[in-house]
Amino acid sequence: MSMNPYNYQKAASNFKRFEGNPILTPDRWPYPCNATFNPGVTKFNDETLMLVRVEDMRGFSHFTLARSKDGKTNWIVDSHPALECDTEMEEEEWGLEDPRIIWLAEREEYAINYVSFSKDGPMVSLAMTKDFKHFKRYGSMLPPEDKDASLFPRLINGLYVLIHRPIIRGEAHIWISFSPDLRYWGNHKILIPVRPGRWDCSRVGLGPPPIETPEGWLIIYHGVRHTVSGSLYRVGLALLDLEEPWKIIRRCDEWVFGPNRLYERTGDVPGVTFPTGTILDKETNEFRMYYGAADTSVCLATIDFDELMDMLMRSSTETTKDETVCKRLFEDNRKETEIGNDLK
Ligand code: BMA
Repeated sequence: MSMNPYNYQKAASNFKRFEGNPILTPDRWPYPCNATFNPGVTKFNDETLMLVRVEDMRGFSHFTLARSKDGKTNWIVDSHPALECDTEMEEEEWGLEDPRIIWLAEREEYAINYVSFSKDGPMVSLAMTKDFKHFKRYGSMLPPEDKDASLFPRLINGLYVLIHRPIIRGEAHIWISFSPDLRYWGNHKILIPVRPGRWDCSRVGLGPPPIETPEGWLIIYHGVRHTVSGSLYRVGLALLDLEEPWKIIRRCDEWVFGPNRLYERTGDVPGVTFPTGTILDKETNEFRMYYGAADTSVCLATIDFDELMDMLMRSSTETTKDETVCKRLFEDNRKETEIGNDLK
């Protein structure tokens, strides 16, 4: 009998790529551009709406809206950008990248977390909208170098919670931070570290916004391994405690999705699958994961949601990490703070 407890599951095969991939490409864009990828995604007015990152021929990015009735076909792309760099804001000088869209039910508006590229490095920024026509910017949230940020869709124990990925001492782990008002952030903690030796050993970063499930917050993240011929960007899963989200309950051993099609292996950055948005069809239980392929196009992969959760439970080991510092913050906050009222 083998002494190795690893059971050679093939978790990576469970996602099904949409046969019409890639669903959006630069050559189908209404105006000249180099690449269309890494979209923020949400349901809006019964349609699937995407804020697509579009890279222009200077190498700077902006966001343009694309919409579809079924989230798969007949995409209508706006002829003008929805959100471009604001030249008044220094932190946006080199463009906007990789948006994540979060519906904040308590505020009845959508938050957009994105990378604002300043001369001093990438930062995570916040904008709010109710209609995807008017956007209110709140500026950068944390100092550079930081990317891959998303708010949780609701307050947790009276605090806003943010996942993001700063680079500290050259290390790229996923962090969690807390705020009473969306302006001042503290209690920064490493949440999901890179795992030496494994497929996610070089960098990790949050993919789409956290998804609330009865079992916990589902986290889809990208894990990177640097190789002699470039970096491989694959996709992993983790589960966080619902009320104490600094606790990782589970983390998949294996990646569940990775580059292996031509459109994922060729492009501006070969070997990249970079999910940034999801939609769950509650009627059919179909879970749709939208991702950038090779920093060039937008693609779609689907899976039955129960199957996805099953995959997470099967291919992960249970972990419990109790961060007493975070716990103390939550308790203090409950006693002392009036939350969320000063950002109007
Ligand atoms: C990350 C981000 C993404 C990009 C990925 C792969 O650092 O810049 O926009 O898709 O690298 O190049």
